Amino acid sequence: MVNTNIVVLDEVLGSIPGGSTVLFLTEPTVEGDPFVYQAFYENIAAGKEGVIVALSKPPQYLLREFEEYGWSLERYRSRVVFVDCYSMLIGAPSDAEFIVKHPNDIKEIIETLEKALDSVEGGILAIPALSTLVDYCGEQSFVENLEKLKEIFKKATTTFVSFILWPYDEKTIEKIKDVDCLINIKGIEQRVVFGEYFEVAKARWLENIENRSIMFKVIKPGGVRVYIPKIIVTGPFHSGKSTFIHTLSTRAVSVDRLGTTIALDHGHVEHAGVSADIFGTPGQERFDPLLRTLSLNAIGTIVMVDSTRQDTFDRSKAMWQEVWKTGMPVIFLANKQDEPGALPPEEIKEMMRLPEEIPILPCVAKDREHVLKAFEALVDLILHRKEEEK
Ligand SMILES: Nc1nc2c(ncn2[C@@H]2O[C@H](COP(=O)(O)OP(=O)(O)O)[C@@H](O)[C@H]2O)c(=O)[nH]1
Ligand SMILES: [Mg+2]
Repeated sequence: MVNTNIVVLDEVLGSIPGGSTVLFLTEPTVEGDPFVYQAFYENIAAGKEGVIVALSKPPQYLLREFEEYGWSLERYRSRVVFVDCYSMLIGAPSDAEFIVKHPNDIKEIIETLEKALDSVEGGILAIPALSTLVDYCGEQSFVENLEKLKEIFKKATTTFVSFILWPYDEKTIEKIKDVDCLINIKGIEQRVVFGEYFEVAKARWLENIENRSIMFKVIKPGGVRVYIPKIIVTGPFHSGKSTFIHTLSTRAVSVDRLGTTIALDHGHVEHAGVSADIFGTPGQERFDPLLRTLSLNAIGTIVMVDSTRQDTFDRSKAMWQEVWKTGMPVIFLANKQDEPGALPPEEIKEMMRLPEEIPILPCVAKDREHVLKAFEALVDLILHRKEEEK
């Protein structure tokens, strides 16, 4: 079974049928190559053989780049065959299994690629930055040979390709897009690119495709992660917000005094293919006017409840209502469950008269296992909420 090994994307695509070409089509300001690297590496690590084409950099640079993501291709070197289309351009020596002498000759590239695929009897084919080839051999020659190239792709179990949308002829782009599976990767532009997202435009083996745009971030080491830019953690003073954020975060900063009066927590978490930024709100009522502002652009909310302090339950609920927006996923955490006087989550839910559909989970904010479970539950709500609710 072949997957991309990218969270959510695999869920949409399911298992990729044999002989398919998956194209990551990217705008020039965003990154598509890491998608190809990740899909290639994970399949190789899982035991498959593969061919990787070095077009825009020599094989040893590619290896080093994989290394930066934490992926040691070197370890599986015996299962990986390189087609080097770069070294001869600059007259550099190459120890690749297959070397293209004239990278501006697309026919030679196609022939070499075919031999390379035969040598591994199919396997996974990865071509990061296929657009480089257009620059090497010219747009016309590229277009003329594209069908032949796509035929060769079918020899592979699965082909993963990235292509940067430089201003090529529209017809060229149409031909490029004519593959089994197309994933657009775009930037969200707001003066500077402030986010990147991908969306599956088509997959021949699926009848209909959910119309979803998924934000992502590329991190080193790590690779492509689904990105949630803002989760807020709210709740009364002393309910355990700071503790929760610190336990959850791979890095956390507490700004104890911002200006003179306010304490804010910020954390960042990398977990289960997801990368998220977490923001704590202050708990004291005098900061309530800030709650709305702090929750702007928030994508999910965690509301802390101190299970030992029945007198603060109303306050937890009021804070949730302060930050609430239609459709924003939320979970309540009945914290401090390790304390002798803690009330069980279901009882708290009843006392708070929370709507039935809102989940409340038991929590011990110092306990990483609890905290990760809560995070996973919220992420699940965020990633699976219906498009029309956004
Ligand atoms: N026993 C227990 N103590 C907790 C738990 N979570 C937080 N605390 C403690 O409760 C106090 C307040 O926690 P803090 O995270 O600062 O609350 P915040 O004001 O909401 O940020 C601290 O002394 C924490 O150590 C928990 O799950 N169990
Ligand atoms: Mg705090």
